[in-house]
This record gives sequence, C-alpha cells and structure tokens, in this order.
Amino acid sequence: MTVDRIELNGLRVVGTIGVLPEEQARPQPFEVDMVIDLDVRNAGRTDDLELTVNYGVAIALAQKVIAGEKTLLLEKVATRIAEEVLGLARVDAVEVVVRKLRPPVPEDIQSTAVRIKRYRADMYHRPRPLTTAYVALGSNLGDRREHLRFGVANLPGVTALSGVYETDPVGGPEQGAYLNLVARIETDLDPFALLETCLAIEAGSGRERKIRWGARTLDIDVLLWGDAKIESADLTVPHPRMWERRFVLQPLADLAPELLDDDWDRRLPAGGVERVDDLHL
Ligand code: A4P
Ligand code: MG
Repeated sequence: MTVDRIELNGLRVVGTIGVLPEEQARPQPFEVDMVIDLDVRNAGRTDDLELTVNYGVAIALAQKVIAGEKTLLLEKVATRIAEEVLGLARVDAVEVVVRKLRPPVPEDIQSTAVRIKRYRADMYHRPRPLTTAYVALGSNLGDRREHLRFGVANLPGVTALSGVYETDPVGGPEQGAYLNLVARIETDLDPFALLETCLAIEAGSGRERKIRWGARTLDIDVLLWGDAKIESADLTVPHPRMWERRFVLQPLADLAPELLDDDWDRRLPAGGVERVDDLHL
C-alpha cells in the first residue's frame, strides 16, 4: 500500500469551463488541488529526482488541461487532469479538486468544486516508460551453463545477450573458473526493484552466501540502469568494480561498445577471458 503523498494546493489557472453561454464566451479563474499517491522511499534514500514525481510537471499538466481544453463540466476537467498525472511514472493514485471561484448563480456562494480520486487501474492501460539496463551474470559452481540459462530465463525483459565467456576467477579465495555473460534488458522496474529481482533469482538458483567473493552458483549484478548514478547502502550504479574487470567489459562490449571508454581493452590485463559459447533467447 502506498502511504506517501505529494500535495499541491491552490494552483490558480484561467480557463473556459461551464455550461452557460457566458461561461463558454469568457475565461474565468479556477483553483486546482492535487494529492498524488506514490512511493517516495527510493527518492528519499538517494536524493534522485528521477525516482519521484517532479511536482513542476504535475502543475504544468493541470495548466495544460485547463488552459488548453474547452469543456462544459468540472468533472471532465478533473478527470482529464487525473489521466495526465496518472500517466507519469510512479504515480499510484491521484485526488484532484477543481474549484470554480465565481460560480454563475444568484446566491452568495464562495466556490463550487468537484473532487475525484482515480487509481492507476481505473485508467486505460498506459505502459510505464522502459529503461535500458545491463546486468552481469556469473557462475562457477555446479552446472554453470544451466545456472546462466536459469538466470536469463527469469530476468524480465531481456532483449539481448552477450556471448558466454569462460573467465579466470578474480579476487576471493581459490575457486574454479567462471562462466560470465551480460544481458541487456528493457525494464519498467526501478533500479532497486531490479536489484531485488536479481537477488531473488540468485536465491532461486540455490546460491548460499558464505564467503564474500567465494564460489557461487549464480551472481547477478546490476551494471547500468539508463544513465542513473546511485550510491546507497544496498545499491551502487554503475557497478563500482565493473570498469576494472575484463570478465564484465568483454561481454558488455558485445552488446554496447559505445558505453565503454576507447581505452578499456589496453587498460585491463590481457587474457583469462575466452568466448566459449552462446545462449539464445
Ligand atoms: N550491491 C550494491 N550494488 C550492487 C549492484 N550494482 N549490483 C550490493 C548487485 N549488487 C549490488 O553482493 C553483495 C551486495 O552488493 C548485494 O546484496 C547488493 O545489496 P553479493 O552478490 O551478495 O556478494 P558478492 O557478489 O560476493 O560480492 P560483490 O562485492 O558483489 O562481488 P562482485 O564484485 O560481484 O564480485 N571472477 C570472475 N572471473 N567472474 C565473476 O563473475 N565475480 C566476483 C564477485 C568475483 N570474481 C569473479 C566474478
Ligand atoms: Mg554480486
């Protein structure tokens, strides 16, 4: 359940809304309030605007609807604003109030208003934006190829795979050679949700965490998530050690050489990484 909210109060906008001819002839002032339900925990942890809703954008959407669309009913305007705001990534629900400040009735009344609440599920389906991410898979215990295949099959949104490389172990205690590959995914998961998915898939492969950098059935690291830069207690993106590792950059170069510096191949120690196989989607 979402418990976080972003509130906007008393946005003044001029528009043409009303059933009477004089209301359609002359723009009048309206006021909009919004309460946006969303989960801001990741934005709170990282200070990253990409992980929340920019309220400037929500304001611009309300202004666009009121100033740009002639309508008869406040209900229609409120619904249109709710549709636009629900189209923003991460918004779970929105409450919208549209208030007419000078209602055209003879009685003495301050304002009239329509208040609606709409949930993402109420709206026709609008897909969340997809982000291109790269994840690295490695295995050096048990049936290594089968573990990689298991990882790839369970990762959501895989669109391309590097070759499979047999690689000498780097760091850690003495252990067997790895099979490594890199997958490109198109994902609507945020980076933290993607990491949780990777950890769940590792667990599903029977991975036990006993020794850091020790042998493992399956390791899945988030290398890149769009061009996001994240440094939090449980997630660092880009992966902090990726640029020093041939077992990561060689497969990544199969998929996205443009993301690597010109120098990577000369910079890293040669050898210990050999293409042995391909997996197919
Ligand atoms: N974490 C933080 N950032 C990330 C990220 N971008 N992606 C945290 C994934 N995890 C990230 O990872 C420990 C914690 O790191 C996670 O719970 C997550 O919150 P882990 O997988 O439990 O531990 P680990 O893999 O043993 O440690 P670490 O430091 O992630 O090791 P690396 O850097 O992944 O290195 N040699 C070859 N040839 N091939 C390999 O694949 N892999 C390693 C592991 C060492 N040597 C290798 C290979
Ligand atoms: Mg890891």
